[in-house]
Amino acid sequence: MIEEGISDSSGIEVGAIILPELACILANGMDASLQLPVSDTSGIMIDGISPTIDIGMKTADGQTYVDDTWSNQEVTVTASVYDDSGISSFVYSLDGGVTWSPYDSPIKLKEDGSYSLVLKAMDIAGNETTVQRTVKVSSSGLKLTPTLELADGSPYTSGDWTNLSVTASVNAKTGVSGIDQITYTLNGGAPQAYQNGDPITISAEGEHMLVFAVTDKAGNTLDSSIAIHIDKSEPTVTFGTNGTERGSASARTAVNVFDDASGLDPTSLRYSW
Ligand SMILES: [Ca+2]
Repeated sequence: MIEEGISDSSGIEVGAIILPELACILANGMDASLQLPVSDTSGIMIDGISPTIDIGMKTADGQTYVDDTWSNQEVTVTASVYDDSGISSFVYSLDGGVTWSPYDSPIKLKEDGSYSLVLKAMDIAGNETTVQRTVKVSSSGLKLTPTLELADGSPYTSGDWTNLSVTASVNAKTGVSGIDQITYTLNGGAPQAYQNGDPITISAEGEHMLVFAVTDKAGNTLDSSIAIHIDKSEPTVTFGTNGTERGSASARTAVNVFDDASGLDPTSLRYSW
């Protein structure tokens, strides 16, 4: 039984103590501690229960963020802590516990990266609770770099007419999340699986549209359209007189020049008599 106790910020000051059976005082130099059997601790609060931490995670569009998945949006982590005896500290770390900050408002994670989030609460009795989450944000870094080459090895520019086959390839890069898939479609057909750098050769005449698309693991997408114009047929030239077949002092001829794909280059037209 403890009597005449008053409490202040430095603890409990006790005027007189009648020690129950099994209680003892341990003295070591200037320090002394009192050990009581558990059945005689009336008046002393015992808290053996660690704090409870609740965590909510949402993406910027209001959807629930699932732990350890890639997001292409900002993730907000809201935490609350509860303990019967009271909380003495509530801190969080974004680097797996290397550095800590007090938790006093929701944690907003916007920069690309993989965060090892740890929240740690301690109650007044010294019990500790930690919870861990992994938050992965990837909202940038997608890049598609096409390479276009003519059959003779010279570079080809999207949209130009050529009389040679064209080989196209693309190099796709993503930010921190990595590539989920790359596809291409030719002339509006079904998307085909594509591996970085694979050459695709177009040799048929006509105006082709080749579209490469990359998706990263966070759901970001990027595409790149390439127009390939191939004309391997020469123009046709027809002409004939349009006068009569009688002798005449002068004659005229009608000339028709035709090309069914790339069209004629007017500056290339020449004639001689
Ligand atoms: Ca507690």
